[in-house]
Amino acid sequence: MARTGNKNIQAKLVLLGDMGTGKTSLVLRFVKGQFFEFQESTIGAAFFTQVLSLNEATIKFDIWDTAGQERYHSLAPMYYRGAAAAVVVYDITSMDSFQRAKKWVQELQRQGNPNLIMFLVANKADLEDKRQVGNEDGEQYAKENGLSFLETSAKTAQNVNELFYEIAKRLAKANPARQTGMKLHTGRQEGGRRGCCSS
Ligand SMILES: Nc1nc2c(ncn2[C@@H]2O[C@H](COP(=O)(O)OP(=O)(O)OP(=O)(O)O)[C@@H](O)[C@H]2O)c(=O)[nH]1
Ligand SMILES: [Mg+2]
Repeated sequence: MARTGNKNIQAKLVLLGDMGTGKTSLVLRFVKGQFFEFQESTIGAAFFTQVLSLNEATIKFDIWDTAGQERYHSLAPMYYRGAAAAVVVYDITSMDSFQRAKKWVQELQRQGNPNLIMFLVANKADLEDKRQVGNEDGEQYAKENGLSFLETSAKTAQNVNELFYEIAKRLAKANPARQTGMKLHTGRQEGGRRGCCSS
């Protein structure tokens, strides 16, 4: 059966968050299925690609995994500029990293891309005994700020594929299939009658 509406979407995705929160580990879990207890701190940024196939679309992610160390902060705009999706990561065992995540969310919101798909990710969910940030704290902050929220573990792989799959689905939705032939206007007309040809 022919699949109508199948699209190829290339999307830039950026990961931001404090150092040591597990950004690189999340990407390596998603891209390579690997996890390292002693993952080296990222210098500058690292680039990865991964393709995710959905029924309705194939998404090619260009992933920029940024360095969380404060001295690299000024580089961040290069990586989030033009991004279709941003993943802001904190570590559930560090209240500081949660505060830092809020700063990243504010910085992204100031950039003013209304179409940016933004996820707040609470990583290291496997370290329940060391938890400092409650699930409901992350969830509530995300809700108040219009973000999506997930608790993950790069170590156990909890919610890692789900995170990227969810983003892929949003991207597919946001990029409607190219119309061939007649263009149909089915959208609601808002703001009352639109006058033609004025002035
Ligand atoms: N227990 C546990 N450890 C994790 C998890 N994710 C990452 N780690 C560990 O946390 C440390 C930091 O992980 P990274 O992935 O390097 O963190 P990062 O955010 O990329 O850090 P920077 O590159 O410095 O910004 C490493 O030792 C990882 O093994 C997780 O889900 N659970
Ligand atoms: Mg890293």
